[in-house]
Amino acid sequence: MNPSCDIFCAVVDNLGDAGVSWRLARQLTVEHGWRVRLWIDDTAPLALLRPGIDQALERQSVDGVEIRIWSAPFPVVTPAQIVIEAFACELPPAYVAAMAEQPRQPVWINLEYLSAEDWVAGCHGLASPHPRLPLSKHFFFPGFASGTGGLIRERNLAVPPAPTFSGPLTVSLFCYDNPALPGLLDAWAAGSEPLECCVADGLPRRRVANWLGAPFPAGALAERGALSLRALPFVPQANYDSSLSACDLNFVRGEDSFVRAQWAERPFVWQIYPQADDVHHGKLEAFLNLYSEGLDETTAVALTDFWRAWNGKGDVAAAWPAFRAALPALAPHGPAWARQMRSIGDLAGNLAREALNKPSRKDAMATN
Ligand code: TRH
Repeated sequence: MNPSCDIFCAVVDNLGDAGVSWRLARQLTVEHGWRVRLWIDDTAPLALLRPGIDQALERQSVDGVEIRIWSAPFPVVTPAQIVIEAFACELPPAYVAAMAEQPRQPVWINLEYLSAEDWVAGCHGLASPHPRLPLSKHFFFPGFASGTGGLIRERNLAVPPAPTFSGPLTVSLFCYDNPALPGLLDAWAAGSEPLECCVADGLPRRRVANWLGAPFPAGALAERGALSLRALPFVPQANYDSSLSACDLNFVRGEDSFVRAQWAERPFVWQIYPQADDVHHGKLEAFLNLYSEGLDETTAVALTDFWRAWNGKGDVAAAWPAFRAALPALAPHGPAWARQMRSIGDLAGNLAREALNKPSRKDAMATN
């Protein structure tokens, strides 16, 4: 019998929690044959990402994944053999108690947020015993280095064609409420090069509307100087993924679109999820350090300056000309980086292998 798996996802905000959990659920089902239930406390983002998911249904099956609304009180169910809590969400206490009562305790995995910091490989796979119950939780850290859990990547994902940089520069824009945005739009509009920018639905589109001083509904086109803007509707996740390799440069954010930009193998700019006490700046630097390896110094400096400015440290308009000039040098770096990332193995594959190799705590105690 194929392994059963419960994935728990509590949506904190935005789309990333649901986006990552959905990809993992589908991959474990489709590529590994696992019987997956995805428990999610808010189905609205899922329904946006995957048309066909009905946000109102308590229980449904899509792409082979059983999707359940995670609500209180939690129903009485037999826990799965492998239990994944996404992003340290807290499992229902009754479910944890039921896990401890299983004849063979489930493998319990805490899927952490993605980070490029160098402590990640050392913490990946560590176990934390439950204080009272015969259960251990294992930390699974996605990452960019061998020894980490790697990045989510579907098996059938095609390697995109190389960029051409012919015609106007095409850019996709997906970001948070970024104070640097108006300055960048000003610089693009005042520039000598035609630039076409596809603006993602939601916050980016609303902020561009503010900058335009005019309504900017999905489907609208606007021109200011050298800059043409197109307001996109919200597109399904699969279409979002493929749209990235149609652009010369992608602005992405958070966790999931950040990873997709890397598989699109185009130059990209990351707005990291802002955290309290500015801890995200350290995480941004950790990624920049890794990603800049192998770049010539001029290109590395242009990239670093622009990414820092986009994340609130520097002047984005001042940093743009050097970054623009570096794009042709950055272009071949995308495929090289993606090759390096593929060599770590994909996250779902690594997780499936590691989960099936873990003894349950009860078994481990019996052999000691
Ligand atoms: O939505 P996000 O800001 O999610 C964030 C991050 O995951 C962050 O790390 C986490 O702490 C926070 O959530 C709670 O950005 P992210 O991760 O890029 O997720 C966006 C998803 O939306 C991604 O799966 C791509 C998808 N998307 C579409 O499917 N269609 C679209 O039109 C757009 C713009 C995005």
